[in-house]
Amino acid sequence: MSNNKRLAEILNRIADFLELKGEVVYKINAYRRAARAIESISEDIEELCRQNRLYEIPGVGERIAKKIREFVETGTIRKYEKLRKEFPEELVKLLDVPYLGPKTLKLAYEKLGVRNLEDLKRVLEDGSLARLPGMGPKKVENIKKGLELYLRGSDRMLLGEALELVEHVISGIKEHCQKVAYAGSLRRMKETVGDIDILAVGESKPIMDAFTSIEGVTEVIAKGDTKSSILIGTRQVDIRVVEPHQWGAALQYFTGSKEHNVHLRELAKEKGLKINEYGVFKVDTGERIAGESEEEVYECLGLVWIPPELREDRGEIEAAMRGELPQLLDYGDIKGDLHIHSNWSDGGFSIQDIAKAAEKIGYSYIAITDHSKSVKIAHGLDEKRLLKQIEEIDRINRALNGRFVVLKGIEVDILPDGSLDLSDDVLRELDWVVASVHTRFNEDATERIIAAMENPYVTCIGHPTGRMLFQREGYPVDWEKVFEAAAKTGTCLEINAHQDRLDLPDYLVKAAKEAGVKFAIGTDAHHVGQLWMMKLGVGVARRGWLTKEDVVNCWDVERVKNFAKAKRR
Ligand code: DGT
Ligand code: CA
Ligand code: CA
Ligand code: ZN
Repeated sequence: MSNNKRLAEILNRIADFLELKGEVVYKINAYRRAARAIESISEDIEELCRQNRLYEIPGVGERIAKKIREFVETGTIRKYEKLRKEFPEELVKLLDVPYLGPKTLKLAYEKLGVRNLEDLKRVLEDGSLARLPGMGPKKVENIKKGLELYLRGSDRMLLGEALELVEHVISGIKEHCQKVAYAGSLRRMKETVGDIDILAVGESKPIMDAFTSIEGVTEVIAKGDTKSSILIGTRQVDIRVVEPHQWGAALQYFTGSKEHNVHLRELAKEKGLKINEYGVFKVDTGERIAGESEEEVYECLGLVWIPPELREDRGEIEAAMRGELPQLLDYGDIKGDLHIHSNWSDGGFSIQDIAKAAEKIGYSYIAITDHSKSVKIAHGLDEKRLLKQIEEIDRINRALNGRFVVLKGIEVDILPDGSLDLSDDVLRELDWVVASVHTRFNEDATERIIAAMENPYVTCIGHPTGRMLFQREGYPVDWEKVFEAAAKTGTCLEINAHQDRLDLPDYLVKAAKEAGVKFAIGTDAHHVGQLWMMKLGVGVARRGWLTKEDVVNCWDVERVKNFAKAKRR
């Protein structure tokens, strides 16, 4: 684990402990903010500390800087070690159960003696939690749901987490490999990943030795000539070493999905062929006819190569047979990011710094979309501050002189009655208006979303389902109605690329496209270190069968502006 990640974990834990102790909110938030910032910066914290540059990290004041120096020098923080001894370890883990806030946990701990997962299950089942003061039946229902999500979630990881982990593993073995790649659900860019599957070509012994001694290995489950498995933390990574002439067949087989492979095997059978991880064979003679590349495996079956993101047996094999696979947008096709928060609301960086970072990525524009006033914890903008921000962006754009464009935007809250949190008079001044639901997650949001789309200034609906992976299901929505209204009003739907959201989910993206809807991919970044998540959003878009035409941020900036304007005429 990197220094930054470890430090962020410790700071978050301190916040958890303080919350359990009932400390004042601002102290707790200071630790959380610093943890978030540290997790997302790309430079090593030790290096920053050595260069006396800790003050550059947003949210790090003198008090926390002192703790960071202590961490760099000693590998831990005394305050953390001290707090840790005050609570049972098992109890602290329960802080990660969705809907079970630290306040409730504290109460359950003190009044019912809840110390671990088993205890929590018990007090939920026997009704004693429900009898605690302030616990309505709805709250208990939510905690039950949260516990289910928690139990389900803990054996899978987020796509973003899996990508970071696989990079770490591959960088530890690649010098020994002639070829190395990851397969499985990760290569298909599925939103969550069970285990990581790696394939390699090369001399087996040095590869397996390097693999089983990678930094962070907590257990070697199996070590063999062709196959090994390790745990890093609680995450499993499998590797297989294959012969060069088997590479394509193995990559195809281990990329899956299982459903896609089952369907391919049926096709093969009809053609008198057999397909497995070693190659494609003629059934009658046993002759091997393909296997070195994935392309030739598909070709034997009369198909063009199918992009991994489509391999879910959702019609891609039939489309490939007809020669009608979509020309998917590519990871390099993105010209800008359309959902970013700055330090005007709850983001960590100034608009200039974000623009600089985005230009470095190779974008030609971004939209700054801070929160609106009703989102108070995020320090949302009211009309007056938004007008100020607009002036500031105009100034920045003049200085950029057309080399790069900052679009004036907002993430305006959709209020419970479907009206917006800011007046049309100020929305009119903006280039890009994202409207999002942030409240009442248990109520059907169909009418709210449709009402927002009927406003001529709303360009995009942000994180349309409201879900958070492993944490919260979205609000109920009648998607057919929403897709129809989006197409009719010319409002696009967001693919929120943040690793915790990936919202819209891929299957709804595909359905929306079929209803004629356009999409905008936005990272919802609060720090420049989160802009990389764009590729997760592109993965979702590809899994939803989208082309460059479907995704507005594959277009140039004039066309993006015109898309927003078209709705206002
Ligand atoms: P995960 O790890 O749960 O996110 O999902 P996958 O798709 O990575 O599944 P995993 O790791 O169990 O296996 C990797 C791939 O290997 C899978 O996508 C397809 C292939 N595979 C594994 N077991 C079978 C099987 O029994 N039959 C077939 N046809 N393919 C299999
Ligand atoms: Ca897997
Ligand atoms: Ca596996
Ligand atoms: Zn939002």
